[in-house]
Amino acid sequence: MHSILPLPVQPVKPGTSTGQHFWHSTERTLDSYSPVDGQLIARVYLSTRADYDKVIDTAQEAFHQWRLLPAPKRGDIIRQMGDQFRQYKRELGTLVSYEMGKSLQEGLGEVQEMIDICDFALGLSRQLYGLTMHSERPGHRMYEQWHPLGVVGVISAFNFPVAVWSWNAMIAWVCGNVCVWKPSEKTPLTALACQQIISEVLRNNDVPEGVSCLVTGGRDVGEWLSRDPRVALVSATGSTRMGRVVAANVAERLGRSLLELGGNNAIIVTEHADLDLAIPAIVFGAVGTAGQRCTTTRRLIVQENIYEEVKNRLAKAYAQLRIGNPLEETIHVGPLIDKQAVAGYQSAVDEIRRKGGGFVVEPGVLSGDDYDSGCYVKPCVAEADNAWDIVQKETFAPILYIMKYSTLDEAIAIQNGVPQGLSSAIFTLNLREAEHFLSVAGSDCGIANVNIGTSGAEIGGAFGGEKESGGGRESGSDAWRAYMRRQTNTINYGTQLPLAQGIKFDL
Ligand code: UN1
Repeated sequence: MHSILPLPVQPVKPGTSTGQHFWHSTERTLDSYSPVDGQLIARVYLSTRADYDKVIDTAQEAFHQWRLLPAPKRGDIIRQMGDQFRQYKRELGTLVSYEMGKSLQEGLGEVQEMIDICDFALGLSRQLYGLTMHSERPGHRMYEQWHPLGVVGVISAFNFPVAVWSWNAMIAWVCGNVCVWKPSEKTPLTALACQQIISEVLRNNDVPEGVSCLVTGGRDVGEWLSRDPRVALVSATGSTRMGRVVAANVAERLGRSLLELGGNNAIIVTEHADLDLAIPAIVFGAVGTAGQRCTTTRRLIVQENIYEEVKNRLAKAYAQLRIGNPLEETIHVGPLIDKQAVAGYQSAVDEIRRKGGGFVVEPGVLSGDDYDSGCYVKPCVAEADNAWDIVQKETFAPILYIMKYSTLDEAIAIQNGVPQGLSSAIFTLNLREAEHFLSVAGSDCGIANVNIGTSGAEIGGAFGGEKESGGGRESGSDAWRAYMRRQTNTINYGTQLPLAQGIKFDL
């Protein structure tokens, strides 16, 4: 396979927003290899602690100016960023696909999510509403307003290397914050590309240096952000293991964190399901992004009377999957991110076999010319028991566990019977079943869908999950509140000083 992108393999530099200040006080670099063909595609300078401190200082300074710009003006700058992303959709989507390995369709979809969130943020810029309250005291007025927090740290994962940053950054910016982004060390080039794409807008609008910053590195940089009292909010997307560390570090200094962690998402298929809808939704949910979305469908809970039929139809559908170079338009499934992820897939497969789980669709690591990066695996389906340790865990790979149920309450208990609580779905045309699944006695997840799969959420809703999925909400609805501080204001426009609760204090 050939790299289709003429990318120079020379170090590119992290730093602040407009390209005027790029700091790197070390020659140490981070190498980005494409899982598509195993090629080295970029070298990015690593941020040292000294670089990091300069970035945070600059960001703090920028905040003092940026917060004074009226929110609708900030919204207009974000609109211009959206226009840039529209212009570069093909290039950026292709780079996402090449650096991360997701199919081109999904790479383009990821950039579309960025465009959508820019549009959302623009609208939001005129809707950062607070409430007004009736005061119990005569001649008094009470209301609340929302102010920005300051520096927002964004730690993003490799699987959505650009969209998840944009959910955070666009909302944080419109609220008046400045952002310091630590992208995944597995996908630094797409992050640099985003900085580059927006830099023209930042320059054209005389945005202060430091509103959009990038720091590169691994766990140590995440640790700097989470322990730094200058960083008001740390929004982190990644594994539950990472989330626990970030949450503890931020909590220790009583800072704020917003966590978007692992999922173990299930689809319930009832006797009343339209299988023509269910089967493609299950397959897309399980194999899209090669099973590396936090919303990936990992468990399938099927009513016993239709279990054999679902199994057979799934096997047929999986047989049609085209696995290969994700940049080719007809490919459904690209590679896993790296060989370490392949090892994780293999060890899960071994564990399933040890437990005696049968495969409805056989697993395997692909080899040969088209797969010489060593990162391509076969999406598989295994019959499994929900109680198995391996089923209780999130394995970031296209492995779907299938299990039987007899009553809907049993299915819901299985669906909720994992430590994670991100996304869930039911396929049924029966109103009672659907509403029961959505009721308080139903799914315990942050996302619960009817007749659509677990992945592919739109940006307009609040995105996030419960339990070990972290509890945070990003993107649409009123998720913006997490990026602001609420201030309650009481104003006395009268000539008396009555005290609340009827307290008398006469001098
Ligand atoms: C993620 O996997 O971290 O709902 C985010 C979805 C996408 C976002 C996934 N819109 O699948």
